[in-house]
Amino acid sequence: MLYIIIPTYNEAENIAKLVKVIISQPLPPVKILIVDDNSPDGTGKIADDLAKQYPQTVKVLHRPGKLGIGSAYITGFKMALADGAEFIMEMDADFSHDPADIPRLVAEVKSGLDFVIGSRRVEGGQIIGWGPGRKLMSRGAMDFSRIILGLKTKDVTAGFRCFSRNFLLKLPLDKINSNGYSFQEELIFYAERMGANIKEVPVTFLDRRFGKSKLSMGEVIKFFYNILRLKWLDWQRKNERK
Ligand SMILES: Nc1nc2c(ncn2[C@@H]2O[C@H](COP(=O)(O)OP(=O)(O)O)[C@@H](O)[C@H]2O)c(=O)[nH]1
Ligand SMILES: [Mg+2]
Repeated sequence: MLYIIIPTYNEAENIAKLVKVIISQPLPPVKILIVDDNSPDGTGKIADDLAKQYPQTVKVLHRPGKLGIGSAYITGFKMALADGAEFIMEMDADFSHDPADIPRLVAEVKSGLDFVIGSRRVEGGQIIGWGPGRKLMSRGAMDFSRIILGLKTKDVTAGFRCFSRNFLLKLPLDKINSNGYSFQEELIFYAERMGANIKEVPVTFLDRRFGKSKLSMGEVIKFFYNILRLKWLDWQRKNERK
């Protein structure tokens, strides 16, 4: 069974449409878990209606307030594992990630990989709709983290991912400290240190048409701080071994 986890904060214009498009894809048995942080725009109510409409498929987890994308995913991973999921996906609610790419990502994990990334930074991948400012910031953040942490993965902040059950069972979920955008990069940090079998497959990322991005300046600062924190952890670990 495939579990698709979708964190939402103010995605009222997107979530119902997205769920319908996902359900129309040629997929193995699928469950969609929406983790809503009490969105002021009523996304949680729309999610509940979807769960009523598709009781076998759609599950909703309501949290009391905006607790961050990282903890939304970690809680979602634990629920998916407890429910017996074989494949677990991360996906945004805003159509930046094309539901038509889901079968391709799942097939790669099925073929024996641990962790497959829908990547904008490999040959054939692209970003449509971002201005030069956001593109530059994204590239700078990625290059910085790859150089400082020595990561091999190119698209370290991608939020379109598929994991195998075995990999998530081994991943030290409770060690992952960051809760905002740096969560994605921190997960890759641990995955690479574990020697996970990671593959990036090219996707076209489309900027959202409805709703607002939740990426704030505070998140960007935390992202850089977190890279340095992980570097420090790595350095301590190396010294302990000496
Ligand atoms: N539950 C929850 N979802 C969030 C939070 N912050 C962002 N999201 C969701 O995470 C996904 C990615 O956020 P988005 O604003 O699209 O970021 P961007 O694509 O980097 O501009 C979207 O589905 C958001 O609704 C949060 O604090 N809690
Ligand atoms: Mg987005």
